[in-house]
Amino acid sequence: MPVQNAEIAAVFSEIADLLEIEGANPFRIRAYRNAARTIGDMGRSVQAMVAKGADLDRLPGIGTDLAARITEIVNTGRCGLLERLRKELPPAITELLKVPGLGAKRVRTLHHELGVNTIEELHQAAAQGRVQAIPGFGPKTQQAIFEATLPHAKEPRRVPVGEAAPAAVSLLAALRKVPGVEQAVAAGSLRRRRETVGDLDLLATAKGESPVIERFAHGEDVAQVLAAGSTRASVVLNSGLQVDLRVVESKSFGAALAYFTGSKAHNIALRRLAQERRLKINEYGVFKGRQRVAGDTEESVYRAVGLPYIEPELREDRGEIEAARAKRLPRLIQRSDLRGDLHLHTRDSDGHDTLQAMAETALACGLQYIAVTEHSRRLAMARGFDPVRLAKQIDQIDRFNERKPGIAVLKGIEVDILDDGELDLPDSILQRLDLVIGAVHQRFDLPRAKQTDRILRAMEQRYFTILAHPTGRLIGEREPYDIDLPQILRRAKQRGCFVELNAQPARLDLTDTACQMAKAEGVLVAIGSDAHSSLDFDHLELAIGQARRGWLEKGDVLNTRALRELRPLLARTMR
Ligand code: DGT
Ligand code: CA
Ligand code: CA
Repeated sequence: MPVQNAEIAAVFSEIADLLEIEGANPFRIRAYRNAARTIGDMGRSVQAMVAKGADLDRLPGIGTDLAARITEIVNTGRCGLLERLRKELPPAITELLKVPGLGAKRVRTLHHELGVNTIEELHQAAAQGRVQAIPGFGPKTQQAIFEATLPHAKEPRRVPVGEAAPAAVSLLAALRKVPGVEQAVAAGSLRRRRETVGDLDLLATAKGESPVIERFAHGEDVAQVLAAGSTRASVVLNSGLQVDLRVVESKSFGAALAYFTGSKAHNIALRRLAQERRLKINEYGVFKGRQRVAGDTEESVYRAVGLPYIEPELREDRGEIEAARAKRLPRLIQRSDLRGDLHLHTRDSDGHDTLQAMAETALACGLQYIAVTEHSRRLAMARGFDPVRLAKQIDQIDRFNERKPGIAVLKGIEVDILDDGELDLPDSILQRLDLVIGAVHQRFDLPRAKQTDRILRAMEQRYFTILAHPTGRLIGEREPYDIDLPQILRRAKQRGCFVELNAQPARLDLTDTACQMAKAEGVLVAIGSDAHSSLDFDHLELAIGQARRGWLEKGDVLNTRALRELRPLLARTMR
């Protein structure tokens, strides 16, 4: 792509603006402004000059430094200095500079007066009339800012659990190191293992004069402190994630944990039960009149209202209270119940690691078998397999297993379901496999009846074991495709095949309620890491959280079976 003079001029002019906002040396700022004007006004193409090896520093106002920047822009299409400056300054600044009529000086004033960092905060400031309240700024500027930032005024982003969980782990580790801190745990939607969280809720108990709040508010990763009192603080991390911390006495720990774990609907249902018993329940404990009757542990809280302990993942007021009363709570599946992983890729297609490395890591993760399931040829970008390459891998896996590696490797494929419900590879090669995973990877837009039929047809193929990521949704990015899931589940039951709970953080597909539907229909759920690297086996933990939210027990999940029980179940789908 040719780089126009005007583009180079725009880069220099933005650099000058950002330097000015940063309060840099005025000479440096002026040098960039002048260079922007020189280049913008020039008749000759700077790019052509660079190509010819002309001395740019002969141009008026262009020294060696600026000449080097120009060469960089022409050759790479980028400018390191500009990228660094943009990163150093909050995104709101870059956005403000784009608003017509706002120069560096006024942007600097706005930034100081409003204290906004993100574009969304900027939008809110304009929406709340805080721009025209600043001397020198009127309703016109406010309206311009409001409009320019409108596309960013979306709902506050919910953070995928795959991002939130690691953040919580490191925050909690830091809290536990603060002198006086006894316990520090996650509550809120993260503890309930929702697939996305609005904010993190942390709970700690501490002795005496612990500096826990102060340390938390000054944490390494904290971008902004929203509030900090003696028993609570709220901060925003650099990632934009908000975190609430509560510090309570240990005698209230259980009550506070129950309260802040929620969900709100579950809490309300609990409180109703308490009222029936003339008890009062809040984050400090369970009280009869003024007397505390429970609250140090969550068990004590539930016992006080006549219930057994209810696992956090169930606390959504979706029937768990009734189940608890009837002593019919499920015994939720645990990570340690998984005996194998039924979906992964090696570097033979689009994975990063060798079969050897994947097998070793799986073994170290406590698994007894894995299924290698590369992509099929239709997914050319993922280096999908044709029959020849699949045959080669089948032989390779046979040889691998002969060496008795301590873990069994099953032969599989993640075969594309074509538009008409045919599979992307012929029966002649599929029949040599232990299992066939069918996946929709394109034509997400088919109308409901067509999309459903396509999948039903695929499931009726001679070799079909597991329907991969059944709804195709990507959290926060892509809606599920339009299908009649109950019908697909009914057919899966008749066919004796399985549906996947894909563990990739962006997928977690099936959802919790869809897991419940599969269970109700009597269809076993196959948990697959869909690992593309040996690090991805950690994602199984996320899928377990989702499965638990879907009330799944060990028996509801296909790959809790020992290999010798699994084999006949797979064989039945390969007819
Ligand atoms: P989130 O953050 O949207 O993913 O969902 P949660 O469940 O983490 O909600 P959050 O952070 O607003 O509050 C944490 C917990 O605190 C919530 O699950 C239950 C409790 N809680 C918050 N507000 C109320 C309330 O007004 N009433 C009751 N009973 N509990 C509340
Ligand atoms: Ca929360
Ligand atoms: Ca919260």
